[in-house]
Amino acid sequence: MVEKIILDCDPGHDDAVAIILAVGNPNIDLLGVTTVGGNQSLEKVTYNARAVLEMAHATNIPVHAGCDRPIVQPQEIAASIHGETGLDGVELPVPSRPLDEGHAVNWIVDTIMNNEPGTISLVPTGPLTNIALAARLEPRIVERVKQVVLMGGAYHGGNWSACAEFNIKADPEAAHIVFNESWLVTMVGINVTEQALCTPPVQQKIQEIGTDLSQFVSDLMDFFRDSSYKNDPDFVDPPVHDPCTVAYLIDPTVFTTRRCPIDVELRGDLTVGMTVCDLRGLEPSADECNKQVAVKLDFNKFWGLVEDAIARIGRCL
Ligand SMILES: [Ca+2]
Repeated sequence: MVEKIILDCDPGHDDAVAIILAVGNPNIDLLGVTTVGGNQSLEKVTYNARAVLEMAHATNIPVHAGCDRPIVQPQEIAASIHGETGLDGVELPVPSRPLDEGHAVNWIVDTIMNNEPGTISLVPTGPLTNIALAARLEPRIVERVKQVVLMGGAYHGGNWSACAEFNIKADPEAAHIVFNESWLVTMVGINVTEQALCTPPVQQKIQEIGTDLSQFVSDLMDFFRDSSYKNDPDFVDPPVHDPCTVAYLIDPTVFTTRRCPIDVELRGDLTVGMTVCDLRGLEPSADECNKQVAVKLDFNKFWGLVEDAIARIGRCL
């Protein structure tokens, strides 16, 4: 079955791989890419999204720029992880398709309202600003969206503070809205995405595909490895967070998930942006709880999907 998705992102090295996986997998119908200020400024991440689509020979996919800052918090970017451009380490092609007109939030609402209910999944891999505002602008989308599969949060620990992950901490109020709506949300947080390490054997397999795109991904991984995680003994290899969301939609068996109530801390001096997952007791039924968290990754299945997508795009040339 083909999954229709809207990818809402802030490329970002791992967002770029998420775009490539969505373009290259035959079971994903990427309706459009929307962008949000996050890893870098809105202007930079929007250019990057268009350039990655150009690189993936997917100039038929529309790109709509969204919110340039969080709803309440001052903007934080992740230049320390992704560099000055947001995609440092590669030469980007100049996008041939002009940026599409219309704000991302309006485009998300219109696309969901103009499609059959229950057919479109939202896949946010940046701060949740656009998704939250879309739900506020047109509350009927909440019933019509098939599911939200987001990269963000943690059920323990954090990467942008002791207990908060970057995408959630960047716009906690937006995340609070998204987690408190009635739609099905699958949280693919860092406890699972940090299992998606681009190890040297994985990177070698990607490189051996032998296309411009495979070299592009390999160069992204070189920067990601050297820049962001070189001083962290936990990460000799970079965790490639964002494509985990797309992989879940292609094949949910890539992950083990656990249903649990999830909420977002807004007021704690030390804990703002924490995704509080109540994992006590027995797992609630699907009727009782429509939030779930991914807890385990099938490493080989995951990278198999990424390698396959890169290879398929190559063969389309
Ligand atoms: Ca991202």
